[in-house]
Amino acid sequence: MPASSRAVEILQIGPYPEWDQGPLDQAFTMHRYFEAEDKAEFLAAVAPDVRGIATRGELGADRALIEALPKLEVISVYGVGYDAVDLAACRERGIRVTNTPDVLTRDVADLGVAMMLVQSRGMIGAEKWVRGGSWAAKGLYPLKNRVFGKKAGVLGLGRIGYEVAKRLEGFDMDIAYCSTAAKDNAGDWKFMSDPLELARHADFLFVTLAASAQTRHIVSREVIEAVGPEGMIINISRAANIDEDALLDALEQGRLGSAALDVFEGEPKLNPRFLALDNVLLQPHHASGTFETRKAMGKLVRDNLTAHFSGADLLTPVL
Ligand code: 8YV
Repeated sequence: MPASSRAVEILQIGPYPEWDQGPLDQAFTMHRYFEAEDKAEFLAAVAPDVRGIATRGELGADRALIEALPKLEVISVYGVGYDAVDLAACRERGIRVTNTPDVLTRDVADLGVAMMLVQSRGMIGAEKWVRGGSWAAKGLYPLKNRVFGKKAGVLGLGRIGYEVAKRLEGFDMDIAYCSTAAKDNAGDWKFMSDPLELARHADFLFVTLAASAQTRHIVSREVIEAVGPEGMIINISRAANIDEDALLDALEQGRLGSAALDVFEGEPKLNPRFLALDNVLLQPHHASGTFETRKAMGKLVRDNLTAHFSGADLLTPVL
């Protein structure tokens, strides 16, 4: 990186681990938006010189923020999902956007499969059963539902969906997937063009598709009810892919058996209706949350910024 790049001013939307913050502070002048008490005042002070944004998947950058930064050239997203970045606003001004694909794929798939197992076998309740003394006081833990050999549906056979399906093969599952088109790498997995058909097939419906305006509530009330009272929905993508009110209704009324969710509308605040349910497993948007993956994501965020400001090709461009 040229010695002068320290002078490049970057608006940082959310916190990063110390192993990312240190190198970022070394390389650039980082303005920590998330620490500012008065965001408008902070932005007004730094906006004229900001040339880059470093953000996170779930935080993105909206049109108002982008428009407030007249010299903005690049947005580097710590996350594969860029649905929270206003791409139209970026296109209008030729602003480049990068994300962190590939490095997180297998950790996200691992967590999705783990959520299926934990929820299906009632492991959270079982742990409480042991710790709370119920095992000794009341005896054996209630029986739970088998996983292997069941039917799985993967909604969105992109990188993450593919890795989920590959793992499910190890559980001898009957695997179907729904994508915009049949995929060459799908082997024996059945292609279904309609999410509803996929939901009817699935005992376990994995939601793994990239979120966009087109996929909003693709898991509709009808799709949720087609998974049914014995079925489970696992979401490791974005909350907006599911009609959350319909999901809550179905979980409360037993029209959907259970759910395992890593993402929520308005996270980190959750709809309190979730907290009253015992047929849902709740995770804090943690599917990419391993040391190994987060370190690789942080490096990619930096490397993309460095590439842009030294005139090199972006490593993982979205736009
Ligand atoms: C988050 C994610 O970015 O990759 C994505 O799209 O949503 C996650 O990896 C992560 O929580 C870091 O903010």
